[in-house]
Amino acid sequence: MELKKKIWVVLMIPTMMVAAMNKEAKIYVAGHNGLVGSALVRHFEREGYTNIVTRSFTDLDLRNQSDVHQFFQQERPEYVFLAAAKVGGILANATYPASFLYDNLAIELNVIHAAYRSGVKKLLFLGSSCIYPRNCPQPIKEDYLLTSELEKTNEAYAIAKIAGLKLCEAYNRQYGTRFISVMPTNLYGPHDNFDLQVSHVIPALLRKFVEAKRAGNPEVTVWGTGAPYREFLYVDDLADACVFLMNNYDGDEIVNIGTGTDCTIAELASVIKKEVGYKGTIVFDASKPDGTPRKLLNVEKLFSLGWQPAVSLESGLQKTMAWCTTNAVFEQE
Ligand code: GFB
Repeated sequence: MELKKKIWVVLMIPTMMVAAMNKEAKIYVAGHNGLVGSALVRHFEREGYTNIVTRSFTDLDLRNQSDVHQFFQQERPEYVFLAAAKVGGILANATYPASFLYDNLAIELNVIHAAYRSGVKKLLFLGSSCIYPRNCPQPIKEDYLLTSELEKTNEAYAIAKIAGLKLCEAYNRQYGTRFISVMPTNLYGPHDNFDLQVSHVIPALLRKFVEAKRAGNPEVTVWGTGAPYREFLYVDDLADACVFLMNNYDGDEIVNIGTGTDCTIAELASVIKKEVGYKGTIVFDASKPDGTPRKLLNVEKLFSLGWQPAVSLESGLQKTMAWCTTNAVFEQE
């Protein structure tokens, strides 16, 4: 190789390579008791990471600015996974828009600013597929962000998540931080919320079918028309993708995380009915909102980086049901 070319290659390699976290790195998982945070902690334990920092809500309220700054100054984590958020299904989003906006904005502002001030090496921010416009072309590419109006049922949550990813972008531009943002599709798995009033569709339907089977009820009611499409990702796959991106991606652009396939809510209900072994009838309550008609993510960017999901919907549902049985989830009111 001629000398000029050799020098160019040597100079370029450090900026193209992403430094992976070592197993002793101090990693803060914000929101470790939730669906996503607990999956991240499971992942780190399985993979032999030895220095995971967590704080429960009672010990650190991430909405409290001075407490968050004090925590970061004391602990000085090297890496941060920002999985803490106020989340909920379609009804919770529509009922508590102020809480969804306030809590999520406060958490993002405090954690992202404290991470910058304490010199965190790299942060991964978890957004959501609901940041994209309600009626955008499918599958949804990352650059469809802010091209038209949002879905009304979860507008407050979406605005907060858009603010979070824009904060990461802005801090990178102004302060040279390395804060990346990922947009997961609809998630499910262990440690989900199974309360019918606030849950997402999968935990809600698992509970409804299991309880109807036990009680011998002839019908299970599914909200909406059954026509909307949703894409579902098992949360352990999400955790795997997040760690993969932390170790392999340094770009400023957001990255979608999904499976690349979706199904209708009616199809999902049939799959869950079969997995639970319920023999009754499914009825649809069209007085309840459908929400976004479809939000299938384009996952070309993620797949081209070298990541693919491993858990099918059926297998993920079985794992979730097994976790519910072990933890007596459906024995609790
Ligand atoms: O999972 P889900 O609440 O959230 O609802 P979104 C998905 C679809 O399932 C909607 C239908 O069309 C619901 O009408 N559905 C049917 C049910 N039966 C039920 C039920 O018993 N419970 C629930 N919850 N839904 C969320 C946003 O939207 O997506 C969040 O609200 C977040 O902000 C998340 O972004 C990823 O998919 O409609």
